[in-house]
Amino acid sequence: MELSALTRSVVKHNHAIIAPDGYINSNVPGWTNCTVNVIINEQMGARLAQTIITLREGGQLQGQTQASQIFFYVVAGQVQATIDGQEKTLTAGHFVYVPIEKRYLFHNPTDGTQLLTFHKVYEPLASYDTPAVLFGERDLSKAPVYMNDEALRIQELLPNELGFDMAVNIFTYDMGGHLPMVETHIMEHGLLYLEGQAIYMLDQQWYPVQKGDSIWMAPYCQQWATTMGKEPSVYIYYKNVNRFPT
Ligand code: UGY
Ligand code: MN
Repeated sequence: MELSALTRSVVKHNHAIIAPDGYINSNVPGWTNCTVNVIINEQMGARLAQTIITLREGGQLQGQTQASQIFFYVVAGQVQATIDGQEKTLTAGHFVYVPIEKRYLFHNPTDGTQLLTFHKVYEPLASYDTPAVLFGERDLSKAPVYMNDEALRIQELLPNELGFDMAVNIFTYDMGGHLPMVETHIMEHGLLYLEGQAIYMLDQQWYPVQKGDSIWMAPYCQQWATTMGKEPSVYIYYKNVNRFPT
């Protein structure tokens, strides 16, 4: 029997690892017949929010984005999305980016459908349009090699354009893949492991992590990672981008 007094989750001033074993559910207005776990938000010092939602049969998410844009990614299952009048059926690996002030409805899910969300208050940029609704999907063939290392591939899910102030990328580490350096940077990350196992170094501390784990990295939290085990490790992550360092 596992000891209920132990967890791999940690919450520090500049990083956190949230493993599913410690989830406590939240109620979110308009999100019904589902389990919502708020993984990252401003209460821990973050400037993004990250949630994981598990929909039951008949579950739905209905609302309108306000100051925050929301990126929705289907981790597992199937759901119908109606965003600003556009309708699509989304399955695992599909995503939709919902800009500010747009109505959204996710409904008719298969039981157990899991969605990941990243939320960020949008910072407009003079003479650039607010981004439009964008649907897309995970596709390794659209993931170029990262920093000349064949073991590392990054797919950028959102356009690399100044109108966007957030990026969401899928990072695949093949066997033997590791970050080529310790990163020290102003951008913040929220992250969910989609596959595999890894060792993550955060602020000079070392953590084993795996599929289902989430990580928060504050600006300047030093970070390095290497894949572990017998299959590639894959994570989807958020990053704030494209604004003046005021
Ligand atoms: O884009 C990034 O900053 C990325 N390489 N960081 C990370 O995976 N921890
Ligand atoms: Mn980084």
